[in-house]
Amino acid sequence: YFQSDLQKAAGVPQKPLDYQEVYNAVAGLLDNDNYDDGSYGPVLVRLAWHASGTYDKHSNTGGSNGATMRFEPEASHGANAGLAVARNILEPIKKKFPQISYADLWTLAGVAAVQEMGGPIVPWRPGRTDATSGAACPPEGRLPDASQGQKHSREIFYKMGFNDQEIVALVGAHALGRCHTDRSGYDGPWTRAPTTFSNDYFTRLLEEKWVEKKWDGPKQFADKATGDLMMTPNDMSFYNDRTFYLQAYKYAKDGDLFFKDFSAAFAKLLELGVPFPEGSKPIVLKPTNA
Ligand code: ZEM
Repeated sequence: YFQSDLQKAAGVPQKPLDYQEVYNAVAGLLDNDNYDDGSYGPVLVRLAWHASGTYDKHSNTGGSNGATMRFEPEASHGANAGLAVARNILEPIKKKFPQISYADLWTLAGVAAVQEMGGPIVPWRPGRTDATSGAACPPEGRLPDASQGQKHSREIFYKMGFNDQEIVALVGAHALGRCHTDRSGYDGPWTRAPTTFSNDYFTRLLEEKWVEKKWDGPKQFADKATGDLMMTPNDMSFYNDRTFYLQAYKYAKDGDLFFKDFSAAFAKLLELGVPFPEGSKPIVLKPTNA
């Protein structure tokens, strides 16, 4: 017998998983010239967000624990269209590091994507476990709807336990990635550097002139100068709501403040509702270019 098999059989804990190795493996699969803007980073951030943003503080249900999006009905919730791409690219990493739970892997991958695309360090904590069926899937409708405005955003994010400042910090993630007509129905990126984490979502929102796009698709806005950038009606509510606007203005002026606040809010998002073991502490995973 292998000593490790005997130990496993006897319930002796195995060598702890080195999460930095998992991080490095995720970092290694981000770049792909044939996908979108050249990186899987944005869709991995969206996976971590949608896995976590289903949390409801009143019932203490939903959230990243369980990785319930693997199961129906959550896998087919409209808001999650396209996220199979993100789940599938992580499969080889799950095979290489079978000890990590899907729930930890998805949230760690979101952190890796943010950091590798030049974003802030996001302290991350392991300890999530995986559900074994869809019984714990949250009901549909807990994630925000881009066709709606500030009242809706507040309802959705307050039920997760966030305040207005945190909501604005979080939506700054729209510096990354793009909308896809075959996923959400919307089309295009928010910024000109969608694989670089920055405060550009706020600078574009405040500095461009936004006009309604003339097309057959859902109502969205285009920058008047080039028509290349987009905002959904929900994005525009961060301009039109006075409290949201004042916070967005701060982040447009002060990228360091945005990085600091995004890190705190994103770390909080990924931990919502997770029953971490007592005394567990967040760890810092190092960027591969550091
Ligand atoms: Zn998003 N998001 N989001 N978001 N999001 C999309 C894409 C991305 C909203 C929303 O409707 C949409 C947060 C908040 C909110 C990312 C991160 C985060 C898309 C496009 C839509 C429609 C999906 C598609 O077609 O592929 C709304 C209404 C939000 C409420 C405020 C928060 C919070 C995020 C992270 C912290 C990211 C990275 C993307 C880009 C995904 C990609 O594949 O490029």
